[in-house]
Amino acid sequence: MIIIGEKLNGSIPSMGKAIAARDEARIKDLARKQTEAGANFLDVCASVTPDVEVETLKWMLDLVQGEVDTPICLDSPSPETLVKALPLCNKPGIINSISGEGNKIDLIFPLIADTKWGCIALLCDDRGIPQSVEQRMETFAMIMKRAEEFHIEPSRLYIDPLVVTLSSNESALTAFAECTRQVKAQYPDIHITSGASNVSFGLPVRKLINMSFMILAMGAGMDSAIVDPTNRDMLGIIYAANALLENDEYCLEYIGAYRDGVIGPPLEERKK
Ligand code: THG
Repeated sequence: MIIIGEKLNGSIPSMGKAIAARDEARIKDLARKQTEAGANFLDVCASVTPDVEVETLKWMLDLVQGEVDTPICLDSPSPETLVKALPLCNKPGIINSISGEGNKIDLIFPLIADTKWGCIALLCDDRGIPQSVEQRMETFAMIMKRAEEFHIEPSRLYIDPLVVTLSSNESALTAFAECTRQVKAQYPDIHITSGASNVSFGLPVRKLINMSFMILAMGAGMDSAIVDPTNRDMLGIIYAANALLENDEYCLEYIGAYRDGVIGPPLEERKK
């Protein structure tokens, strides 16, 4: 599994406050903790008004990259911001995100065409959040046509079929899983990613829904996730599912994650 650490996101209230207060220690601490927990990329999202977004991202990126070598997953709703922030990264990471909306592809694909950057592509377009598998797969076909034009290999793309809310849409997981299977059948080297937590809005004990989503989506072929890597329960079921899906010979990664304290019972209990 390719783990994208979600914590450096200004839309999380505590992180929004830390960004507003220019709390350098908090940013550095979360960069380090997520890296130590095994994050392969660190999502960095300022979630501030467009007029100060690039300068805020620059401040965050300098702190994160001064603390750890983990590549960045650059997260902004604005393609113009992504274009300006990409040169601030020390090494290739992942652009989060493009979609079929507006001019996103036209701005981002030429920029990353001849680089090692990856790119998350959401399966939505100007029609908004798609409800059906068919609508998402139409967007997918369009994105792949454009990717081919720019010679962007499937292995650099992370398709996000979009997670909707289960309490208002009973096919939230089943439609996601069907898209995942169809995308993987067409392009075995492509990655599938998502942030799982949208699925559980409005429901009690959200973590049960989030973790069940994760396992079922992995069963359908999802091989990346935007999660909190310091969440030991979530990481535990990810390592367990990975082994059960034949992606972890002799369970070595599962055992290693337990040994390193990344998964398992709460740390206090282990010390007893
Ligand atoms: N797809 C793509 N990008 C995305 C999302 C997606 N970026 C933003 C978002 N969705 C994913 N990021 C977050 C970040 C934080 C939280 C949820 C989604 C969040 N975190 C809790 C907190 O920090 O309090 C902790 C959760 C936990 O402990 O497990 O709510 O879907 N392409």
